[in-house]
Amino acid sequence: MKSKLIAGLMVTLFLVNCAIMVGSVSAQIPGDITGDDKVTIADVIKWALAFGSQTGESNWDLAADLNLDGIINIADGVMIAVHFGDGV
Ligand SMILES: [Ca+2]
Ligand SMILES: [Ca+2]
Repeated sequence: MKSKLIAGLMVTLFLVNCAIMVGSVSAQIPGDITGDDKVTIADVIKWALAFGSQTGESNWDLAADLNLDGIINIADGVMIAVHFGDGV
């Protein structure tokens, strides 16, 4: 009886831990292309290198497509500009 309670507690702790990990991933800063949780000039450079590309092209960078419309253009740049300096 007691071991079932402990097992249930362990499962609960595991699920809480997973929820925290998932939560931290989804809390990624908008405009952060490099994945360092900051929006800096490095993100602008990555966006600029991929600018004008579409899905499948050689300079395509999925991370730079911030609005997920399949093309890297000024709309993605605006998102970087709006969040520039966040997380620094
Ligand atoms: Ca960044
Ligand atoms: Ca886009």
